[in-house]
Amino acid sequence: IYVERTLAIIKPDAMDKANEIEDIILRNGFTVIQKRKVHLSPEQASDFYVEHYGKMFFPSLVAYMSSAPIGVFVLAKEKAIKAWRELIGPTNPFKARETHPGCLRDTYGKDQTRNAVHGSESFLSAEREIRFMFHDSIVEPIATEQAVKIYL
Ligand code: YYY
Ligand code: MG
Repeated sequence: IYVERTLAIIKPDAMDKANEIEDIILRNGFTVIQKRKVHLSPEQASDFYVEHYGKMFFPSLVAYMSSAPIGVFVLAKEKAIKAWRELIGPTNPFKARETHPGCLRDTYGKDQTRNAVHGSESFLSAEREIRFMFHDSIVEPIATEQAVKIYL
């Protein structure tokens, strides 16, 4: 079958639960294609979240995401982007608790900024984020949407 890939991040506040979260990832049928632990500089965190530049929460988001190491994963599964977003739940853990009990942000999130995990929102953002985090490794160059689908 054809599968997509997506970028998942375990954020600083959830790194003490990284093993537990990785188990949940595997139990939900994702394949871990690549993983690494990185400590982003503030500049790198700003670049990663450039779409949010200028928003009220941007400075605190950048400070937080560069405050300590994060775990970065390329996950593969059929419809991985949507499946991972569903597993992590809404951005705000307090909302997640009400509308998506049991999602990762319900279980591990602490507040709107320290919400435990990241997931790419679209095909284009997934490809951009994978390239951003794994530019120096074996991720294949991307020509077309078809070309990046992984044939298992
Ligand atoms: O994609 P997702 O992570 O669910 O939310 P975004 O709206 O893309 O925001 C990215 C990131 O910014 C979010 O995970 C936490 C932080 N943030 C915040 O600190 N305060 C907000 N009001 C909204 C988002
Ligand atoms: Mg987002």
